[in-house]
Amino acid sequence: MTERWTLYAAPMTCAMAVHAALLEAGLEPERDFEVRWVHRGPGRQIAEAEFAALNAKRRVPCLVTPDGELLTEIVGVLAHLDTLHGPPRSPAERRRLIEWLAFVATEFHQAILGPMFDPQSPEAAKADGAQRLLPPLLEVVAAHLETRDFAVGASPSGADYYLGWALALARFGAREAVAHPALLAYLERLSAIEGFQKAQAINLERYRALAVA
Ligand SMILES: N[C@@H](CCC(=O)N[C@@H](CS)C(=O)NCC(=O)O)C(=O)O
Repeated sequence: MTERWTLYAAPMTCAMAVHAALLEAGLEPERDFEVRWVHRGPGRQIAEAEFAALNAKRRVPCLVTPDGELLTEIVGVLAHLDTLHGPPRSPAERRRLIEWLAFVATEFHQAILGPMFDPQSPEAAKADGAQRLLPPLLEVVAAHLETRDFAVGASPSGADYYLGWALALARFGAREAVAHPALLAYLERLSAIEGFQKAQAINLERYRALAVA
């Protein structure tokens, strides 16, 4: 039995969204949760033996609850943290939260960002993602954010931390595509959220340290 949450993460991966959600829930690093950083190898399968023994899927994020339960799959992890620490939500709002999480996971993350940042992915797949698949998704998100500050409800949620991570990464890989003023304003809004800002800064620092190592 552990007494705190353990987040397994790799720098600048989607685990950053879970890191932000833990911080925004008011959980104190080290006291309430710890982050264990794992090394990504080639092939999009984390090879560390200890991690592989814990999580056969060999993907981050994975989150171990204070009761020792292993949670994988970012949609479920963020939805669970929202249930525990988010604002009270109507059934309709909860449906929208899951809808946004699933949209980011399937359409942005796995369909576009996965290949875009996988060194083994064919160049044609990366270009197809950036040029054909990404623009219509960005139009949907920009239209949604024209009239609201956050993906769901009146305050930031896991859907925003995940969407913000995806947009920031898409901007890194295809800067000119992520130029709609509503998207840039949204990224600005997110970078003013303390937990998101802190998670991003920690992840960037770790990522840069690995890059020069
Ligand atoms: N199905 C998992 C996939 C998560 C995923 O794709 N994680 C990536 C990082 S963003 C990963 O762990 N990749 C292993 C690697 O690149 O070595 C989920 O939705 O949580």
